[in-house]
Amino acid sequence: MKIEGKGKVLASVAGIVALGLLAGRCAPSAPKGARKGATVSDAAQAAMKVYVAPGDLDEYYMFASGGHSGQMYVYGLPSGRHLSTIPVFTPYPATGYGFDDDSKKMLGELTWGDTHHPALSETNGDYDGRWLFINDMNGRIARIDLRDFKTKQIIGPVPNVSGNHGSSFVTPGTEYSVMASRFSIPIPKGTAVEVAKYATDYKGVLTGIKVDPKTGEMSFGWQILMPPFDYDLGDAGKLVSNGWVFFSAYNTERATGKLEITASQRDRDYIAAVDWRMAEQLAAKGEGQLIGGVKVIDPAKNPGLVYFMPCGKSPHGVDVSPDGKYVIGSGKLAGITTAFNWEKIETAIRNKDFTGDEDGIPVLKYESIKDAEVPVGLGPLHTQFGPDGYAYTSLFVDSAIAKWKLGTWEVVDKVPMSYSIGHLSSAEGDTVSPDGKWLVGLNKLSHGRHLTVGPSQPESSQLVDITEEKMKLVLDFFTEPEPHYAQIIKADKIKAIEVYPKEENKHPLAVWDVKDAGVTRNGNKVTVKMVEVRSTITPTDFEVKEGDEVTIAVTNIEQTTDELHGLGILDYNINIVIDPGETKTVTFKAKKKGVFPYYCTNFCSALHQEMQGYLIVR
Ligand code: K7E
Ligand code: CUA
Repeated sequence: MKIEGKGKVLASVAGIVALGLLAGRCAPSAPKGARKGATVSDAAQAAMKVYVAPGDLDEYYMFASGGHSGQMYVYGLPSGRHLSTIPVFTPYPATGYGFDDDSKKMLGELTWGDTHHPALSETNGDYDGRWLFINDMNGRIARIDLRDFKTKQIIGPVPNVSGNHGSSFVTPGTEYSVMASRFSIPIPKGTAVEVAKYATDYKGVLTGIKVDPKTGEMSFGWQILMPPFDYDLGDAGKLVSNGWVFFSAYNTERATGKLEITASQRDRDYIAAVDWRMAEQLAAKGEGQLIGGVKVIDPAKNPGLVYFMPCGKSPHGVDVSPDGKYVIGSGKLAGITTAFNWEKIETAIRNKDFTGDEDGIPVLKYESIKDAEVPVGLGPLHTQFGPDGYAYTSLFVDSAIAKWKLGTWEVVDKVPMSYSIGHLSSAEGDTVSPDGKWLVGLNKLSHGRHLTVGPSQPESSQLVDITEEKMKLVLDFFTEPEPHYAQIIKADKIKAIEVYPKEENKHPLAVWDVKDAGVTRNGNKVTVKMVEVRSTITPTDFEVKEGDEVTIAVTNIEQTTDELHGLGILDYNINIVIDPGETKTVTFKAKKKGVFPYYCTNFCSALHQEMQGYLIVR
């Protein structure tokens, strides 16, 4: 894949710039349609920065979580173009996901998910472009293969995990993708205990999902028993802090009821620091108590495994700096964000510089481990990083992004967001080598920034140019609900295929010649081997008996880019899509008698409409 250089883009917009300069000289008023207060040269400069000429390609991919849509959305940056939707936890008729046998089985009984935090796989702390992990609140993590942008595995619901929000963050070598309970419950699941016993009988768990370094296959790694706090966000240590993973926790009051009051009593909550290599060793030794079918390790019995770092009231994001030296914890009810120093944390652990414990887990002394309280502004949530020692923190209450310097802790710039920013994402901004250049504010509300579409409003995302000292807002674009976190990766790191090579298709029911298509019967089980290629569905008709169990295996024998075929069967709720070179099966009971037309759903040629046939149920 060739990425056009900036030179071409510059040339393509030279006209706009010239116009801007000219207009700037004689009449600095904004052209019709420009936002109030904008001069022509402002608009032209911003346009030039985000303009990707027809036929040119974006420089970055942005993978954004789709919240409770259960999906992932792929955007190109800087254009903000929506390129693709990757269905993950929710059926998606556009690609037939959740309708064919394999994806239906992968989804299981749950047909929705709530995705928050994508995690691109890493090698030595840098995105490697292989896989994308994404959490679901229903105790699950999915793995998407970036070779074909398809969901390949969903693990879970993992025992004892409840409200998997602090997930799917990966360790720097993608050894683990982690999970954390946001809603503590009595474990194992299925135990009913009254809420009055919350403080003692409810438990949270922190979990490591092991990732096979070759295949990406996920399996259960380790699980740690924790006090009944609400574990919220997480991030793995890197370089000097590699081997540790951090989770923020609110409601350390162990309160119930109206949490907005009851869980905001203490001045400080915690960040849990977990030695994941020790967790790995303990799990290998079989340490822990069997709960809900998995071994759960008690940190009280295994000193050194977990420590609590006191943090500003009700923390949300916890983010580790590119060099691994600082752990940034944002107390969302405060006006500051706290920078903890990893070296000081290690020293405090060594010196047992504790102020107490929570269920046997030592609490480190705040004054001994913090380096600075950075006055970023009100409602700090999440922090991302640039290549030059700068950090960017989203401010929900102030509805802005603050730029500040690691080490000197100086706040150097702020840019307002419209409206109410949640997460933010800078290019490769949570890796050991951030790219800088672009920062996206993932806003929760859009307040009149778009043509009205009725009460169900889109969310606004805003692109900020961070190449210069002052941040510059250059583009609004709109995302499907509900963007939480997103990650931005250089486009040339992803090597995707566009056709499944014939020789890789090992499906037992695949047929590559229309001569081999046909129907076989075994008792009341009917198997239909079907071939789709421009512009016929073979067989063009077939008959089954009422009550038969029918499996249709469709092979799309095309080896040409973008030659997808679909199979929709009317009145039978069947809708699958088969990519070039792929075989998919769909199994159903022939419950209704009659004649049911089937057809190709994906436009494939001038004779696309001719790709049709009849299922006859007698
Ligand atoms: Cu801040 Cu779920 Cu990461 Cu939403 S979370 S913003
Ligand atoms: Cu095949 Cu349309």
